[in-house]
Amino acid sequence: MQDEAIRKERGQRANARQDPRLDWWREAKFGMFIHWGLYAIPAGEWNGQKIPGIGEWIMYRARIPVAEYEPLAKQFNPVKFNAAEWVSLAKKAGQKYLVITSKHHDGFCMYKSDLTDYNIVDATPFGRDPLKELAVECQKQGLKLGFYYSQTQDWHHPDGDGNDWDYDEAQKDFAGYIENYVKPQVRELLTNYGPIAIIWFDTPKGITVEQSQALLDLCRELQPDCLVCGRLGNTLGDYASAGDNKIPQMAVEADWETPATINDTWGFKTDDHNWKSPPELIHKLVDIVSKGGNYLLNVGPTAEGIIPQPSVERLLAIGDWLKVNGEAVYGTKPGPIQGLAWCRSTARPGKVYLHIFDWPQGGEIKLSGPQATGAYLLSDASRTPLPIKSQSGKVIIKGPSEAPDAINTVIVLTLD
Ligand code: H79
Repeated sequence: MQDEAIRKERGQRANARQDPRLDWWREAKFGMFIHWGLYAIPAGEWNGQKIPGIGEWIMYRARIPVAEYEPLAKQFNPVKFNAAEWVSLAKKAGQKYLVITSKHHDGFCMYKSDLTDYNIVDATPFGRDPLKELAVECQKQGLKLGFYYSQTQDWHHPDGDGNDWDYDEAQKDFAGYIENYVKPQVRELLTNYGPIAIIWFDTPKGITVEQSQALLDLCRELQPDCLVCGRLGNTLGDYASAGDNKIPQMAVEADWETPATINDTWGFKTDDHNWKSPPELIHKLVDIVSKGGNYLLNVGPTAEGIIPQPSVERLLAIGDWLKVNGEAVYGTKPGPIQGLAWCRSTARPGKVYLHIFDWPQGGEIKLSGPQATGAYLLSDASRTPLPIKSQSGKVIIKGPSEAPDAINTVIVLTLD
């Protein structure tokens, strides 16, 4: 089924649906996205002006010339960055993979590249390679690591897409940029950092089928197990990518992922305080998983290297909920009950998990539902059976009169 939240060109390659290379990713359901770069310094403000929109787009939105943006690198010294803490936070949140910006649209490389000096090791006083430090920690703590890489837009490279205020679009050699810059950089990323679980390309725009295919081939040659996100373009990715913050209306018959923000920006912005609440975030995670997707939830660290405290608190709240209810999330498939406002369902062989967002008054749960033989609360370690009866195609479960979990109570239905 095609949902408008998942555009075709960002879809899943037809023969990837059964590919066992994705098995870990199908289990994982929840990942941490990290948008970190020079844009964390202006943090939404340029020359005393508040620049509207997402923080990592400030160079574009304010049409900042390369000559003025580039010197930000000399100020970038995120000495509070601690790879072990970031990885440990992701683990506490219940996230199973981490994807970090290696190069966003602004073109600044957050890793040591030999293709340009415009990188964190050569151009900043910091002089460290955070991707290397994260790779070490991910190995140590057992988290899968992925790299975001902007393959089409590059507002710093004269031949990259997007910057028409410094460079003449008509003079650009985009094919040369892919060949002589993007490919060698992808080679660096898939050679110098150990096993990479995902390459997260973004905004394919006008990239041709041949160019997308060549990048896919290169990834396969270097790390055959590395998954390639659907934003490679031209429906060649290993899994489909929904639009930013977009959740399909119904279950989707594909492997797919929603990348999403906790507030409204990806890259850090001082003034964005529009944080989604923990219940909202837990509901989004479960909504996505109930429709067969993964949730890649973003944090935008500051220029000092700190993950904002409101993000930390929310991630820990999600992790607390998952500690009790993870069985109803990880490794599940969409459940048989779909399309209700107050309830979602996930399933695994022999079990259906009802996620009750709005607990009914009196605690009687009535569904047109599966023929279940038993029911219990997932949070109840002793699995005390809840009274259950089937009546003319309906299943009626008698739960406690008050919601056991104010955010989302999970009831396990056992099937024959
Ligand atoms: O990396 C994050 C975003 O920066 C990136 N995708 C996620 C994962 C992204 N690239 N493009 N877009 C999102 C679409 C951006 C559209 C907008 Fe704008 C940028 C709306 C406002 C700023 C450019 C300027 C288009 C309209 C105004």
